[in-house]
Amino acid sequence: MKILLVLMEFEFLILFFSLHMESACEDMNTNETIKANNGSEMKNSSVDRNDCLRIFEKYGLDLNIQENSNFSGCSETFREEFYKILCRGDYERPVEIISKLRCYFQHYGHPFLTIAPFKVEEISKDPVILLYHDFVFEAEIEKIKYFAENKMNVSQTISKDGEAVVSPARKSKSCFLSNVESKTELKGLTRRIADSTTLSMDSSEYFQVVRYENGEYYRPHHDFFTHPKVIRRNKSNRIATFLMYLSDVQEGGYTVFPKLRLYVKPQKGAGIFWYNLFDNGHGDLRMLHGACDVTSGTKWISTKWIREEGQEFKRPCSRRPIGGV
Ligand SMILES: O=C(O)CCC(=O)C(=O)O
Repeated sequence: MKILLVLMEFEFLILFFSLHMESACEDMNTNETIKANNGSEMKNSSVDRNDCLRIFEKYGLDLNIQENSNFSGCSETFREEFYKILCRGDYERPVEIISKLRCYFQHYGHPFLTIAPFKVEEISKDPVILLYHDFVFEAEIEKIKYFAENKMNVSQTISKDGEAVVSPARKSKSCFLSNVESKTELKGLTRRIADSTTLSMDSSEYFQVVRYENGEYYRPHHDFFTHPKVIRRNKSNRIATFLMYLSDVQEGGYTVFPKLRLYVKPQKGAGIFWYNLFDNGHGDLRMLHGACDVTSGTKWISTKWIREEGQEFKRPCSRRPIGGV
């Protein structure tokens, strides 16, 4: 009899736990609607209910967090918890995804690049994210840090009103290098970004340099402009990003793409490239990314934002609907 009671109690606990977990994940797929910058709406299907259940289960996430909120905040909690998992480098992507990724030497048949090709690692196929190993030379890294050293200020973000503001979403020091530093002193680096991406650098921004100290970060954001005032002020939008690591980081500081469930560990000299816009000009919301907290050491990066202007023949635009690739 006693054994029977224990068994019943055990079954009840399992039932309670699975119901609780299912409810906690109920709205993962249904409530996730994202507004695009042209006002149209996209469903985010990248996190479905079964994935949510599996990840909650696998990582033993605290389901009780939801108890007082009728489970309505499941997506939010899930996102926050999952972001932390990515920041710890504690997530393995499914084998169906990683088995399709390749590493290769990139040279486009260019005579110079044939003898010194770029070392490319595909991080994601769709959308394309490429990791370039040993891209920035040591001498260039020293130069960039030297130019930036006395110019660094508290980093800012763009507010809802389209103004640059200091915000808790971003903690670091940063600056833009000057025209001469970017175009003359770092001509070789700019040239290699043009060669590797096959995009024009004519309208690209000057190099931005960022330094994160212990505990500093940049919360998830998109690099493309959304505020009409900012788009007008900047003339054309940021079609692509080339982000370079100027240091290793002792602990933390990963670059995370939460919607794609991937993270990149900073590696001195490496660069990552991705498109921010679809070829129809709309922002690609999958490219949401952030910089995790640096938990030990200092992280240096430099970013080259590439603009739409001048890419008409390099990456012709299309009239495909949003999300069309
Ligand atoms: O520091 C990083 O890893 C990402 C930086 C970033 O997203 C940015 O500066 O826009």
